[in-house]
Amino acid sequence: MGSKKEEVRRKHIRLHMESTLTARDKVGVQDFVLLDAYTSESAFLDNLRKRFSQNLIYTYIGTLLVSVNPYQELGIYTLSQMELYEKVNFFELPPHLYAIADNAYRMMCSELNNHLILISGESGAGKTEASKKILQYFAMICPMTDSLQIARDRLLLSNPVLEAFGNAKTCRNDNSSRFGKYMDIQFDFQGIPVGGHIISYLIEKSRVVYHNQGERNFHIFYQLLEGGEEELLAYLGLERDPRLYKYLSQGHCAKESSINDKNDWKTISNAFSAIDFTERDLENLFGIIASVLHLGNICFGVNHQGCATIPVTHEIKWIAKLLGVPPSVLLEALTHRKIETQTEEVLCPLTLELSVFARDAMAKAVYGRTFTWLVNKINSSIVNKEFTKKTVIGLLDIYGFEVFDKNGFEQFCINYCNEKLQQLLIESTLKAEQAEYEMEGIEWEPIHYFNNKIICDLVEERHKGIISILDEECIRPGPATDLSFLEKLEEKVGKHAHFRTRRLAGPKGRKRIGLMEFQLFHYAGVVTYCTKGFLEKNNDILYRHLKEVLCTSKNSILKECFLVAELQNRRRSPTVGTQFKNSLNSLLEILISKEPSYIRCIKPNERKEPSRFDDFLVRHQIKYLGLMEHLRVRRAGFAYRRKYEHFLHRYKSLCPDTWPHWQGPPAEGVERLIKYIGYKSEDYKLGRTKIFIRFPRALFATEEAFEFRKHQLVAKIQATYRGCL
Ligand code: AD9
Ligand code: MG
Repeated sequence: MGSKKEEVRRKHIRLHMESTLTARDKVGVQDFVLLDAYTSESAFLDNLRKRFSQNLIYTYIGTLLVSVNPYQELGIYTLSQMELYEKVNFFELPPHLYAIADNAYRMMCSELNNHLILISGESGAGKTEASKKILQYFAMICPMTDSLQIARDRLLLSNPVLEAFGNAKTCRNDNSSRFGKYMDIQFDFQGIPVGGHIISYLIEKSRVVYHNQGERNFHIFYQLLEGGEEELLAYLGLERDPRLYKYLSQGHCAKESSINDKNDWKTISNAFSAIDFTERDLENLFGIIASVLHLGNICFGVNHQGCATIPVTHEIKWIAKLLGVPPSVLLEALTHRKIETQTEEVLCPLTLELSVFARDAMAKAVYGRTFTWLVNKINSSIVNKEFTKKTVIGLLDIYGFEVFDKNGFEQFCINYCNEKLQQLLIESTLKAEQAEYEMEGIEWEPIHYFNNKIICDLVEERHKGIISILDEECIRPGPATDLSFLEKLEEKVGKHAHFRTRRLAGPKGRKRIGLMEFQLFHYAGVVTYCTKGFLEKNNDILYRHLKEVLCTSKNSILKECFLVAELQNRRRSPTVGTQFKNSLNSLLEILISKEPSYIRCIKPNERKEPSRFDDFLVRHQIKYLGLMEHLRVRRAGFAYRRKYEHFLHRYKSLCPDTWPHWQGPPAEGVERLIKYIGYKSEDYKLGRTKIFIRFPRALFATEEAFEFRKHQLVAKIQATYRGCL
């Protein structure tokens, strides 16, 4: 270990052990487990605030990391910081993302199992930033060969590209993830990162055609217009000013000072070439992006029969050119619907409203499927098929819990997803921890916590949950509407403790639930959803006529996205809600199969300002993130646990009775070993299959003794070897 590193480490240990109140008063404790008043929420909040005011944004609860978004660059993600955390035991240095990343990495290397870093928190709390920093850590710190540098660069560069197409400015976050992302970083047996794989979840397609005041469409549109070369824009028939495009200017902040679209364009242009995109790919890709903008600017008219008309304008010509379809065919598909009778197909003109609907549906479908194509393309560039024996570290960065003034189907899906992740967290920490103590026969005072399974069931239960009720309304014959859906909800789940539709007759001025609204009592707070658009978004209909046109497109990306086989399949595809539910359940299976580490992100204020710590807002997050319960479990419990076999295998060299081999049962070997190295009885408990260690300090001492012994043994072997020569 380098001397600087050693010095920082020693200093940190001194600080850590420091019991004087002065030091604590100033910087707080680095692990909430060390708080004297550990059951008090106010003490928790004080500690977090104290640390935040000193720019110490990370604090542990045992092995879980709590992070508060600083909204400023703190200089804590430098290469030297990365090197500092490399191969250093957890808790030996101040809390950091890198410690979590390093710990997961080293555990993966030593135990050859798959790990997962689960980052959660509400929108704007810092999940995406954390996941990028962890990826950078692996890229910089892990051993590397020349031939694998390309894989590493691609892994890193896939990020800005996906963010350009999948992130947008919302009222809560200037770079809000509008899709969920799960990424596996694949390592070979030597711990070298050899590739990766990404799974994306439900991109918020509706943003392509509509966004609220103060928000923007996906970054890529603005980046292309601001940064794209003159020839490229001319080739695409685009003007530079984003305010000229209807799909880009509804939020009245197309030009946003906090976002540098021009620079971001440069970054993604470089990234594209690194991740194997050919000129032709880019031509087709931006052809699609441009045609979405042209679609948004189509002007509709109405003929004397009240049907929609579209003149053959500039926009239609450009869309036809860029997508490689005849303009007349496109026009017809945008203004007519094909109805199939038993003997023939009849063209039925659309009303203005339906024609606008068809146009928007086309824009959403084209963008949504292109996004999926992009993820697949990136995957084919970052996956490494050569290494069959791989272990992975999974990184989950998904849209955070969000509440706006108006919440629709998208927020319903996003918040349901967060409910599921909270459930996983409860299952794998609070519940699993207590179940494990019970199974191992360790005495334990049970801790009560709120289990949000009841809310997950309310949303997803088969035949009874909100998604099923919505699906039923979507497929039932007859005039189903967003209002009839609400009435069905009232009838079927109206009495549920976490659901409400009834308009309040409460005191004056109290917020009432509107005619089309229902409320869900989420684990993170009450959210009022407006059912307007639920049916349409869940159905996600793209008229067959438009699909047929897109299937004939000469644009090679669209050709891959719209296959003729889809037209031949007459079966109804699952609704968006059901698809999302299924994909979330598969995601949970992926997550459950891995050894998890947790990062809980907290947003300190709503104004995106540095050094502002809003007690009320933070306290609310502490509450709903279940941090107090987590602390109580950790405090009463054991920081570390290891199977007897693993513990013995690692440390057997420290005791003459167990070295070099222990012939008896591993539990007895461990008992002999810890007695020999002097564990105090309050430091540990012995379960049926595992040893439980209460404080990290005991394990550190053992680890240090092991490192020392290892060096002794290596030196001895080397001396013997030299003697033989
Ligand atoms: V959302 O659910 O995708 O809407 P996130 O992902 O939780 O949300 P994000 O990581 O995008 O939030 O962070 C929001 C902004 O906070 C970033 O754009 C940065 O400006 C700022 N941020 C977050 N984390 C850090 C950090 N560690 N250091 C400095 C940060 N700034
Ligand atoms: Mg994000």
